[in-house]
Amino acid sequence: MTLLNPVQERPQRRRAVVVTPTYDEVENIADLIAAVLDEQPRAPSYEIHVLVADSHSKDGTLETVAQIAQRNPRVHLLDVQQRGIGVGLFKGFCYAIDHLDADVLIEMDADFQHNPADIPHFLAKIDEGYDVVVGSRFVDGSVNRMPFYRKVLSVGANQFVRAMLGLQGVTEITTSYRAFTKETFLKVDPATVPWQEKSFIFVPVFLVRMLETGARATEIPMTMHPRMLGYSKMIYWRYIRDIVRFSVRSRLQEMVHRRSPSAVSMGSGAGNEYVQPRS
Ligand SMILES: Nc1nc2c(ncn2[C@@H]2O[C@H](COP(=O)(O)OP(=O)(O)O)[C@@H](O)[C@H]2O)c(=O)[nH]1
Ligand SMILES: [Mg+2]
Repeated sequence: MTLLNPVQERPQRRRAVVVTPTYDEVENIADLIAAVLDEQPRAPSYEIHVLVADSHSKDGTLETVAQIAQRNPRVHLLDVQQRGIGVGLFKGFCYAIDHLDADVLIEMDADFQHNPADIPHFLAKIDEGYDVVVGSRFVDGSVNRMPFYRKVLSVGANQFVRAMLGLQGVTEITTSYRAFTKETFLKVDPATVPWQEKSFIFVPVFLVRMLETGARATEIPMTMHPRMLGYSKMIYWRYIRDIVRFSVRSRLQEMVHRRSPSAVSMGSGAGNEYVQPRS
């Protein structure tokens, strides 16, 4: 038997889960979810889902997301119970892989400091074959509208970690706007990532660990806005202390193991590509 009009099989779309950690984000979260899902037409090769990983907020974030999730099968809620951005992100990534069938994970803040309109750019780079795509405030084309003191903190923290670890190519380690493949996440040993720490130290360390897996990585310019609604949960002294501790420890371990810390810079182009050697 011959089929006159064989049905053209459309290749199944890959699933991208935007994991956004929340604590007290009731002013932002409904609009943020809508803005993320609005990007779907600009990323046609992906099915975009949102997972809100909440640390049992008291301000109504949980209830708001639960209501949206009931109506929209692309929206998911995980109550991680404990405080900490690392707990939210790490448990969120595991949940997205184990329960939501994620192929690609996007790590993004819930307070509109990261522009959802950048999501299709991250996914386009994953489609080009990158394992990790980092949103950076320090490459050509980026827009950083943060106040002066936050710029000083981010420049200082990024320069310090890069210098101590000998990271080349990567310019942005401290902001949490990235995309990466499920396979890359699964290569990272959870025991090497401080996901239970209360400070934001998870964010830089997690990126360093992904690069150490030998991931093919690139950076794209991103737009960073100041927070308009709600309040910042960043505790500066704790974050600075943990960054210094992590960097000094890594440097000492490096010296003890006499490993070469240098990374290989892999050229330029629209992105800023780099590969970190496996440790
Ligand atoms: N799940 C979870 N998310 C958190 C926690 N603290 C902060 N976040 C989220 O992490 C993101 C960045 O936090 P934010 O307070 O905006 O830090 P800042 O941008 O450095 O001032 C936001 O989406 C927060 O809601 C926490 O304890 N648990
Ligand atoms: Mg913020």
